[in-house]
Amino acid sequence: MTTGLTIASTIRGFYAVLDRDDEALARALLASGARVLQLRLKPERPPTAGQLVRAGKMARRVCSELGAALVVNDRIDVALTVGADGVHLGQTDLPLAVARKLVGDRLWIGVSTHDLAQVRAACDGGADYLGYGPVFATATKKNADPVQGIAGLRAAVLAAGAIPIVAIGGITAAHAREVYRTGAAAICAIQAVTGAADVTAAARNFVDIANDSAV
Ligand code: 3NM
Repeated sequence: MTTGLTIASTIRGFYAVLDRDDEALARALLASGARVLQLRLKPERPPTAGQLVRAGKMARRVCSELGAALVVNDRIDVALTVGADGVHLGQTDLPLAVARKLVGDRLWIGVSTHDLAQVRAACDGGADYLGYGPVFATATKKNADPVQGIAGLRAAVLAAGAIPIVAIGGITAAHAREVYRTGAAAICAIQAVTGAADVTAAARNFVDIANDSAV
């Protein structure tokens, strides 16, 4: 937590994902008003540690300049090396308890969850925020877990209580309103934004809908 940002001010609205080492894309994503950027280079072409550190340093510089938090997917070592604010762990990454022991409060820890048992375990284990999904079918993540739907997401938000949830998986602007209405703190949409002709406009649309949907 090097930049003094808070989870509550960061995990809200649109949660941006940088899926390639591309400074222009990082800037375009954050120009939307998104307050967090996760570095998640495409797993289909596994990056070397060196490539990840290079991309992480670029993302750190851009996030610091634009006042956004940086989260690194999977890799605690890279997150610590580049001075990220957080690390995001999947269910097959280092277990939360082990990760917490390693990093203490130097990093926020986000955990991907795909059912209510995982939500409860991550909350009990002290996760700072959760990802929950896939809410809808997604082609971006290979071997994704079963689709949870809006009802599943709502149940996860209830189970998580005060721990913010990032809804993920197959979400487009057309779904955004009903997703935010579940009480999810943020939406992460990769294909609907990174695949758009105007990345900033696509991301800003989520930010605007989140602001409109705020209760
Ligand atoms: N995690 P898109 S779904 C990275 O269910 C990821 O935890 C998921 O991409 C999960 O917005 C997913 O293009 C892919 O569907 C999200």
